[in-house]
Parts: sequence; C-alpha cells; structure tokens
Amino acid sequence: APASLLSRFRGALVAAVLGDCVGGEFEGAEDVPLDRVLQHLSGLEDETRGDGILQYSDDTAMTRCVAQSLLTRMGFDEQDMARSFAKEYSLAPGRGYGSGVIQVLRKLASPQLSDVFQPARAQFGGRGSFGNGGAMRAAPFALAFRSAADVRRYARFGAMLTHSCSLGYNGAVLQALAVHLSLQGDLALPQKFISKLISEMEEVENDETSRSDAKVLNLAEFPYCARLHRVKELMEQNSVSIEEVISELGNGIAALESVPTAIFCVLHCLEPREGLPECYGGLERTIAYSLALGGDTDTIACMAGAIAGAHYGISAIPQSWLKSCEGAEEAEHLAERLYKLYNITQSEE
Ligand code: R7I
Ligand code: MG
Ligand code: MG
Repeated sequence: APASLLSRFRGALVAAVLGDCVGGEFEGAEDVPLDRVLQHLSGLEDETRGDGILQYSDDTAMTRCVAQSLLTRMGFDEQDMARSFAKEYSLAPGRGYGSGVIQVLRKLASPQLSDVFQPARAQFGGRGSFGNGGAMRAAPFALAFRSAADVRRYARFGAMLTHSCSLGYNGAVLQALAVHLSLQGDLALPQKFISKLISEMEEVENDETSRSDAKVLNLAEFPYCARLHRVKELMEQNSVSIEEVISELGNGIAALESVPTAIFCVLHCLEPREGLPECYGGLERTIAYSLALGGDTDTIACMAGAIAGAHYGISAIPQSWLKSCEGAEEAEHLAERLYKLYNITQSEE
C-alpha cells in the first residue's frame, strides 16, 4: 500500500537527516568504492560498534531553521528565517558550512541590517553564490505549502537569503518541487515525474535573470532543463556507470551539479540495481547509491533522501541506521508539526 501523507512527511525530513549524517564520511572524496559504502552502512547496524553518533552538518542545521521558521511564523517570513540562520551559525559554526556563505551568516546577525537579502547579493563579486546551500535546505517548503506555485515562490525567496545567483535559487526551487511531487505520489510514474519537473523548470528558467546568468557563466540555455533532459536520457539507458553519471550530471558543490544528480539517484534506485544488496529497499538503495558517487556526498544524499523519503515514507528507513544519526528524532517531530500546519492551511489552487 502507498505510504500515508503523514508517513511521507516524516520520511522526507528524516531521510534528509540520514543522508546528511551518513554522507559526511565521504564528502569531498573522489573515488568511493561501493564496498566502502556498504561497509559504512552495515557498520551502523553493529550494536557493539563504539564510534557513537554521526553528527549532522550545515545541511540539517539550516533545514531545521527553515522548518522552525515556517512553523513559528505559520508561513514564510524572511526576517525571521534570516535571524534563525544567523543564530544557528553563531551557536554552532563548526558544522561544515560553505566557505563563502559564512560571510553572509555573519552579516545576517547584525541587528542594524534592514534588507536581509542584501548580504547574499554581495557574494562572489556581486553575482551571488551558485552553491547548493539553498537547495540542501529546501525540503520543508514542500511540506509547508500545498500549491506548486507557493512551493516555487517561497523556496526561491528562502534560498535568496544566502544564494542570490539564479543557479543557486533555481536549484532550491527544483529540489522543493521534486519533494512536492514525490509527496503527491508522482514517483509511481517516473517518466511523468521527470517530464513534470522539466515543464516546471521551463517556466522557472524563462526569466531575464536566469537567461543572462546562464550566458555569463557560459552554460547552456535553460541549464536545469538541459540537465533534467540528461537525467531522462540516462533513465532510458540499459545500464549506467557511476562515471557516466558524474560526467553527465556532476557531483559537486554547485547546485547545478548536485540537484539533478540527487533526482537521478532517486529515479535510478526505484528498481533493484546490480551491486546493491538484494535485501535493500528503494530508500536504502538511494542513500547507498548517492554516497557511491563521491563528491558532495552529504548534500546529494540529503537531497535524494528528502525526495525518496517523501515517496517511500518513514517505515522504509531502517531503525538501525537512524539510531546513529544526530537529529533524526527532531526531524520527525518537525515533520509532524508541518503536517498539522499543512492540514489547516487552505489551498490556493
Ligand atoms: O552553497 P553553500 O551554502 O555550500 C553548501 C555546501 C554543501 O556541500 C554543504 O554540505 C557544505 O559542505 O557546503 O556555500 P557557498 O559558500 O555559498 O558555496 C559553496 C562553494 O561554492 C563556495 O565556497 C565556492 O567554492 C563555490 N561557489 C562559487 N565559486 C565561484 N563563483 C559558489 N558560488 C560561486 C561563484 O559564484
Ligand atoms: Mg554539509
Ligand atoms: Mg555537502
């Protein structure tokens, strides 16, 4: 039976934390043999293992801020969300934040700041960051707003607090939309799922700023749509190597090189795959496969985890994995509160 909506809400936020926590081990690694990934994951099941809990990173820290702000303000409030990011950073600066975003988070802490979007605009010579820091924390927007239009609008503003380059915030929009569709059960028809995302992103990328950023950065027109078309092509191939995925889609810290990749991980792992244990379900496959790509593993596994968790639901996540992850219980609690908010808010569609 398909998972209930509440189970999907829980699954989305909890599997995101799982991906972040287990992905930290391989962040920045170039070659990650599948053996090492499976060893790392089976180590989580070992009760006698003495290495304790896996800490979450900035991905989860900022996702919690987004969820908490949406809950306390019962919607999007840029001032509150900005303050929440700044406070979280000042309390725990050592969670592995991107080297550029730290400057933004410091500026957001200033009580004199009136335009909370200004510090992000000053990044990287005035064009803004194209890192995946907006996308990695985008899942809660899909749990707070019912309509695709609202998910798009607020995921964009939420990302713009730190990422003012269109490649940065459009990546967040894509990630939030992927979670939104997955919550609706759309992954039951994978081809339709990817086609819907492409047509959404055709609208999103059809604005002057996105078009000119793509040009300035020497990218194809409609860069996210182009990557999503590659995802579609890879889905139609009989077999796909890790190397092909990395060269076609990327595994880097830029949103363009990680959000479509995370989406591919979920789609690819809907079916059993060679090299992955037969006892694994789809969610376990998705997490393991994300880590095996190397590169920005915590973030790709976090984003793939959110999309997959929204599809399979909470019961697909092994308890033995979760018990090693810092913040998993808190994520479940936030998901339950967002579910209540979702059910009292009227749909605008
Ligand atoms: O995007 P951001 O929050 O970083 C998120 C990543 C995730 O992998 C987390 O797990 C954590 O490890 O960091 O932080 P930013 O500093 O905005 O962007 C990340 C990096 O992308 C920067 O430090 C730059 O190396 C690169 N980058 C850019 N480089 C050149 N020009 C981002 N934007 C630009 C740019 O415009
Ligand atoms: Mg991180
Ligand atoms: Mg990362």
